[in-house]
Amino acid sequence: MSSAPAPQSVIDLRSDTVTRPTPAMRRAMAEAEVGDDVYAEDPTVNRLQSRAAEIFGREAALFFPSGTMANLTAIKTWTHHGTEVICEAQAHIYLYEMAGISAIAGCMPNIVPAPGGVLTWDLIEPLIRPHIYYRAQTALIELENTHNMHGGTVYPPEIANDVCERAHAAGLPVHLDGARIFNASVALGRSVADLTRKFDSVMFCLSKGLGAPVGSMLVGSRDFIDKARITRKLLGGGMRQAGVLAAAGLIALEETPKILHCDHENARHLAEGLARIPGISIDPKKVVTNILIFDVQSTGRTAADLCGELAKKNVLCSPTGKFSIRMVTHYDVDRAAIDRALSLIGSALQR
Ligand code: TLP
Repeated sequence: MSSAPAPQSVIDLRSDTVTRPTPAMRRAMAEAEVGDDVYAEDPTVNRLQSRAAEIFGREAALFFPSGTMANLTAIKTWTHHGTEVICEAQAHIYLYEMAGISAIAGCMPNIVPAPGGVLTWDLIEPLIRPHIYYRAQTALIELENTHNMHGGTVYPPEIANDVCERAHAAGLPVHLDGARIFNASVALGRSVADLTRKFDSVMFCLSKGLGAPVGSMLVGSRDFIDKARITRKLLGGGMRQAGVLAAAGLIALEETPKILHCDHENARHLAEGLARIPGISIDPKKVVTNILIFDVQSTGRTAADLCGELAKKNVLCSPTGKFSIRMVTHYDVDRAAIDRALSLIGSALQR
């Protein structure tokens, strides 16, 4: 299902956001029926939203230009200025969304580190503020599944369900950053509806491993989505003939989940190969989806130095710390390319 061959055979492992639309997506985009989506009159956007709601077993869904805007919209919809959002210390909303949580939603992030990025109720509960009028109040709990900066880790469903149930008992909503929830679904062999049913709102991305060129979705109750539509417009996310984008999104949603397992197999294969290279430290058993984060300190090289050298050999990856590197597999990198990357990494570290 790979798109056109990559130019000059670059092996781009920086992110699954680099996937290019497949020929089927491009055809669907060219042929899409469109209308003005600010009037809710784009039939293709409406079809994508209905289908997303159906797949997640929810009342409604809303199409966004990015995951960042969809997460921010959810946060803004659930909170007020001067309240707090509890999230994991390496959550994407905390580290990579331009501090929108405070700059725009006016909230204070209340963070806690969690092993594997998996927040349990024991870690969350002490962060909930008491109901005292002179204390900022907790308004929202946010989880991330799969957890990007912990190497694509997957929430055990019983832990996510437990957090949601106890949060609800404490009167708090829970938002899921499920940018890669389809990867979690494939890894666990459970449907996305099943994995997310207790969350109050869920964001997922069409533009990551699912391969659409643009777009993320927010799903939830009809009431929540009606409010989110207003917030999306406030943020400048009201789109017009967005059906050309939704058409690719529909194919991403229907077709790509069937082949995500290949990305996971390639990630495990890559991790096993990396673990055999002296100086690289990674536990391949912990690689369960399409993201790998590994340590290179014992190679005597920094992550930035090594990524720079690999880039010259047409293998692209990103430093995530002084000695850690992230690689992400996706449908534009096949098994042969993974093997080529491994041999180029091995030779870069031999000299
Ligand atoms: N993640 C990107 C970078 O921003 C790090 C990537 O390459 O992985 N939630 C999660 C868990 C994400 O990984 C991302 C993007 C987003 C939200 C934001 O999505 P976009 O890029 O569509 O705003």
